[in-house]
Amino acid sequence: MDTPGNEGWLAAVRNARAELAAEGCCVLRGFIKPELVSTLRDEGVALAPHAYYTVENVNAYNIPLDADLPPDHPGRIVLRRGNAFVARDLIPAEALIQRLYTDARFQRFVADCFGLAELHEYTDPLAGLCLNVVAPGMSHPWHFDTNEFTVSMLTQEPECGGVFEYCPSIRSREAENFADVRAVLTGHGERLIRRLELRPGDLQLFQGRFSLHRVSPVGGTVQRHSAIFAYSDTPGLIGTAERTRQLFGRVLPDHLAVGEARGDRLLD
Ligand SMILES: O=C(O)CCC(=O)C(=O)O
Ligand SMILES: [Fe+2]
Repeated sequence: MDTPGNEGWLAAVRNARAELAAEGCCVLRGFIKPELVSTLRDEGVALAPHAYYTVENVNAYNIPLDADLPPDHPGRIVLRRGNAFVARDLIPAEALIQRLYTDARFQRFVADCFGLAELHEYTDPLAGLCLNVVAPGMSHPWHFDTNEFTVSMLTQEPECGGVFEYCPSIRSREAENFADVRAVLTGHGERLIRRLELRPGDLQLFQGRFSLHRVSPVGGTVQRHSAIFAYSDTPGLIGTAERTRQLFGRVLPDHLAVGEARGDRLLD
């Protein structure tokens, strides 16, 4: 990585900002040096057995399936979430993805690309950094992120399938655009879908709160692995006990304390 403020840094930031403004997504190809890409993969392969493997019925908005919604609301469409997360507390401090997540220069670069004055790691001991594992036959179905700023990196590519697909700015702060979301969820939204060809070690910056996205079903025999670096422009983020149990199969004292008067901001 370049030094903050030098020519290479500024050019990369300018480019990322332009792509984010146009597409809500930006890929920095070959962000990890070629000689480290196999380390990146091997570390992910060693971690993957520790993921919380479960299959959950969800909708694209991650709201309860029994919510009282109008008949044509796309939140009524039930999807099968088959990806599994390795939580942050299981990822060694010396692993490349943990070192990157906590690196001050990396955080400054991400903040500059997103145009943020401040960028904070999550306080949440499980959700701030995860390895997302999508096994053959599984997918990470269409959804919106709760967080506005998502940074991710493929660490192992599958043999086939497992493509990152997204619908740039399908909704905005002002408009949910349920008709288009419904079209995508029912298989009639091809015109709205973009696909990324990601390689291990590429860095992806993404605004997933407004762009519906998924990892399509993985084929072949090899798992798809990606590191998810979660940051926020406000400090103190921690998930609710309920959501944490769904994602990781367990909770820690920090999650149980949410809801008491701690002044923390909730993830969901
Ligand atoms: O694994 C990926 O590439 C995407 C993950 C994702 O969308 C998420 O964790 O919210
Ligand atoms: Fe997402």
